[in-house]
Amino acid sequence: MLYLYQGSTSVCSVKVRVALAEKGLAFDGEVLDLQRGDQHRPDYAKLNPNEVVPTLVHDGKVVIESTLILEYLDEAFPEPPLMPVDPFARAQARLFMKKIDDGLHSACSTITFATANRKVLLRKTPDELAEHLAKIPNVDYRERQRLSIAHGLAAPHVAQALLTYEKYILDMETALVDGPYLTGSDYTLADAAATPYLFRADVLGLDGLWLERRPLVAAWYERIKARPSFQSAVVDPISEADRERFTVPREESWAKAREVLAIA
Ligand SMILES: N[C@@H](CCC(=O)N[C@@H](CS)C(=O)NCC(=O)O)C(=O)O
Repeated sequence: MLYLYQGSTSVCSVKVRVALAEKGLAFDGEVLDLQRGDQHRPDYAKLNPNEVVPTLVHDGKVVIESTLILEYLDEAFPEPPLMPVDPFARAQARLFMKKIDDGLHSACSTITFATANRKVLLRKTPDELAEHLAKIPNVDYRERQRLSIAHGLAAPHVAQALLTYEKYILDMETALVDGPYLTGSDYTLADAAATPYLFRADVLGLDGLWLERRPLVAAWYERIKARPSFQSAVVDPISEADRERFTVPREESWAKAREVLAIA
């Protein structure tokens, strides 16, 4: 049995749900409320010592780290394959996923905490907020969250986060010349992994990163949205509370991006 501990909008959880949907795999699981701090529950921390989602449990075997979960699923359930056959294309797929782990994920969480999550977390009293932050085991992540919550889009690391997003989307545009998918003719784990990061940018008002500027990425995103996995794995799990959290002034995020990226 596949059991997924996840967050309804967590980008890392979404990428796993997309892969499960693309593979037609049924799963059971639990949605953790990350704003409430469910990820710090002792029973969960035993499974995932980083106290983040997602965590996959397959027949009692625990797999953490979303990229590794994607690769695990593709190997444990080979049909349909979601990695290219060609070694160079496989390396390209892994590179797109590595760039997420090395930078895009932090960039995404920085911007999310500076906007949507900030709105909700600022409803806590200062003591509650301090308690929330103190539970985060990763010191860098904790500090980025603190700054994003304190300063919003003016936080010092937001500019770098936007530059990282811009570069990733430029890399996608370059790769998609040989598309229609990121590693060529077939949909792969690289496409599944990138999906929630574009969706998050879209929701926060940053779709101008590709609209009219990166036509191949714009066409890719439309292609991705048309796949059944997008509705079932990305859109359907969004709750009313999530919709409220992500109702943010889109023009403010885009104004910040235009300033940082010097877009006219
Ligand atoms: N490298 C990890 C990152 C996981 C991660 O950062 N998850 C976020 C949600 S996307 C989380 O659980 N955050 C918990 C928190 O904000 O305290 C992975 O790819 O699984």
